[in-house]
Amino acid sequence: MISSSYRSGFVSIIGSPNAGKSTLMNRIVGQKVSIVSPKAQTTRNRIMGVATRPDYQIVFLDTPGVAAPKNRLGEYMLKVAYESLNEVECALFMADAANGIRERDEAIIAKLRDAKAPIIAAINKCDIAGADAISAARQRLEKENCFRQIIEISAESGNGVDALEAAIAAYLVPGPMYFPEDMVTDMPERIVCAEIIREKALNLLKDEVPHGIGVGIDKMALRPSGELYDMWATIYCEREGHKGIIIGKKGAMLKQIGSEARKDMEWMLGARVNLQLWVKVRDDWRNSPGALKELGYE
Ligand SMILES: Nc1nc2c(ncn2[C@@H]2O[C@H](COP(=O)(O)OP(=O)(O)OP(=O)(O)O)[C@@H](O)[C@H]2O)c(=O)[nH]1
Ligand SMILES: [Mg+2]
Repeated sequence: MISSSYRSGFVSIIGSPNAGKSTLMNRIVGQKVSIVSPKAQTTRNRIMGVATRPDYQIVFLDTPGVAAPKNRLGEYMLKVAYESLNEVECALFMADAANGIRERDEAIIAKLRDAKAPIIAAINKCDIAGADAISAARQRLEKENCFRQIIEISAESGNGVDALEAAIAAYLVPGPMYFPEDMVTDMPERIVCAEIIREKALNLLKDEVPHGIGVGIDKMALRPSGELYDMWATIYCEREGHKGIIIGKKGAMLKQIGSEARKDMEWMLGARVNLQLWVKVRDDWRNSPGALKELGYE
């Protein structure tokens, strides 16, 4: 039974690329919902993550890191980030203490001021930032005079995350449990599988290739036994040279991406996965409306 004192609300997490937004959401939700990598612009869509507690439910919206768009996909990502601010109970601005507060952060904060929701700031990566860097970030944010609270955390180690959750929970409003308590995201399994493959590729590939990759699940079918999925997926890249890097020597890289992805998928789907992974060059797909739509960026 849900009592009438139950509280809930939507909370958008916004900040520069690589600040640790997805890491934080996964930690609070208690499951890997949003993919994480050391490369900027890992998150490309609005990813919902639900944290359900006995007396409240927080529906997080993890968003793409805000950056100047270089193509149509970038324009889409920027739109997704800012549109997430509509109709949330609270906005969580995330700063990277190790990187410092930059001009880009200031531009994001200016946008946040225009949105109506109360804003909480998290200073992340306090496990690796020096005390001076942390206090410089705090002073810089205090000057903005727009944050209800500024909380130092490490999304990676979990330090400060309980305090941050409590601060967010204060802005929830009396309301329903929007999603069943065992539901952590609204992402369809197909998209989760594509994201898992993209995460492995981002983590395994060299610097220049990853930004240009996209992943599509071509077909996914559960065998009648219910124990095995056959799955066909394609990694798209923008150059012939990149295709070679993704495939690797004698196919070693593609094999590793596939085998790491398969492990995560099997855990998520609760069934074995027979994964057939292909690599295709698709010229300038990040500027192609058709390709973007096909890969879920519409
Ligand atoms: N040391 C340290 N690393 C962190 C922390 N939080 C995140 N990271 C790392 O920072 C990198 C980026 O993390 P993400 O969670 O993908 O960052 P993001 O803000 O979602 O990035 P985009 O989706 O690209 O905007 C990853 O390598 C994380 O492991 C932290 O508290 N401490
Ligand atoms: Mg992210």
